[in-house]
Amino acid sequence: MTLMKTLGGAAVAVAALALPIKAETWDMPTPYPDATFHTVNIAEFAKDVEEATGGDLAIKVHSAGSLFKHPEISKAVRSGQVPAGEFFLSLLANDNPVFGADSLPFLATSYDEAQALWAAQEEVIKQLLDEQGLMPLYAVPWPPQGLYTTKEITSVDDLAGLKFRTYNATLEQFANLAGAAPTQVEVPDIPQAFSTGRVEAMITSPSTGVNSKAWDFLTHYTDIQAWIPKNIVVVNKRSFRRLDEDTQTAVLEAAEAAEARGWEKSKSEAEEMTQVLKDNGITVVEPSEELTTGLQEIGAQMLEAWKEEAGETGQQLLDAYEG
Ligand code: PCA
Repeated sequence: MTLMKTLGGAAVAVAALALPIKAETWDMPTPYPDATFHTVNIAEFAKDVEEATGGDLAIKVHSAGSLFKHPEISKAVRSGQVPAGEFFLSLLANDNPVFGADSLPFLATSYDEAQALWAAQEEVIKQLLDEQGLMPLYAVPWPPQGLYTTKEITSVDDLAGLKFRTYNATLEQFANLAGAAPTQVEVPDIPQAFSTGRVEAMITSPSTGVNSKAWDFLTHYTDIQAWIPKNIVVVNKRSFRRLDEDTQTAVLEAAEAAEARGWEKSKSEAEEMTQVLKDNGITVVEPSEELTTGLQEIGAQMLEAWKEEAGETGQQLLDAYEG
């Protein structure tokens, strides 16, 4: 026993000595639970970085808002409290409407369109983040957003008065225009918000529906495929510059791989997770024509308002997207 302890102690001492002096650990807050495909993807990104740098840079992921609450994550990276983080891109729409383009209803509803919109957004966003001391590493979309309710919905009128869970200002505006009553709720709090009656409807992806076990508290999923919003992973510029060149390259390469992997995973999740909703007894339906028309009218109204607000930069973005 004593001998084993001694040996164990020696092994630890040798391992500690073998660690390069420059080894560093980055704390990385993320908003969504571990089972979310975005979080799984980030864990893989972290592993890739650690492997590629031979342990020089380790990234410790703090999921589900455990280190910083979702609305605080971008500020925490900006101020250098943490070197990197993930958040829902359109949360920054208050800083500039361009950040919110991917949450506009019915602007980009297929993955091809989402890719084109990201291509149109990317440079502008890079520049805006740069001004905040941030550098984007990669962005990955959620599957198309659908409507979850506790009853059948065949028109916008059916949404009137419903207590509606929202995740950003754009969705709040959408809910208001539909006559619903919006309440902001973060993903980890969704099950409780439904079970306590704080909310009774939401728009989100099949992924978040499955991660939240939506079948425990609601019955209907209407596949409206209204928009394809993105998460973005960012790094504090100063923290990045402090890395040696090889480590910087390793981070950028891992990020590129994570972006490609994330888009593919999002596409396959869209189908697979819709099936999981069905398998668990949720009634999955296509929207009625009346509902589609009504929601598209709201979308058109919101796009007009966004254009006003986003001005010339917004118009350039739309031109690049549509051109
Ligand atoms: N899930 C996240 C963002 C979009 C999505 O599909 C949420 O519901 O907050």
